[in-house]
Amino acid sequence: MTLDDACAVLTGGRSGDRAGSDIAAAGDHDGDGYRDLWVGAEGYYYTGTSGGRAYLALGPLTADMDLGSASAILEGQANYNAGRSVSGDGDANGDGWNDVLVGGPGFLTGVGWLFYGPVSGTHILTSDADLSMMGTATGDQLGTRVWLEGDLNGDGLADPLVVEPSEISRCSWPRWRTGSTSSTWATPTWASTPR
Ligand SMILES: [Ca+2]
Ligand SMILES: [Ca+2]
Ligand SMILES: [Ca+2]
Repeated sequence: MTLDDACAVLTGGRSGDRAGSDIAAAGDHDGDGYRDLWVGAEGYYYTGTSGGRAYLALGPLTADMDLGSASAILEGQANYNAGRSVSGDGDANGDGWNDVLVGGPGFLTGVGWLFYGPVSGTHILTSDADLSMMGTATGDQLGTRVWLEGDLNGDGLADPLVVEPSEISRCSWPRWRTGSTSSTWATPTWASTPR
């Protein structure tokens, strides 16, 4: 068999974890020359609820893999649905390493968590993220979709974009913020406002 014939099956860690709820290019997250992959698993078990996870699968992917042994695991807690969305092919803080943005629409207002790369090992989203983007009201479901793949304002930094589908009488409201090196971002100043 040659590499051209190789395929790989990435298997989630538990029944019902919904591995593949989102997938996203990671670029070359660890700098070894191979492109890597983020996999969301929004149903991953946490004490009887859907805590959710995001997994980093390092390339080259040439054999089956248990995502429980992934290079990096970003883990949600009670009802976060973390990993409903994930995006990782952008550099938000300009250090040359790709970062990762994980959406958890089930946690209170919903959250987008940004980690500066390179990320390895297991981390709890709420306590370990470099930046946390909160919605405005419980149930807003911020983070239903996330995007970190481009520079929206031309400053050279990738800009985290999160979607909040239930805000303002369920008017869909994608919001974004310019790339930032700030270590705290509990109350972001959003670059778009609802009509
Ligand atoms: Ca790589
Ligand atoms: Ca970076
Ligand atoms: Ca930017």
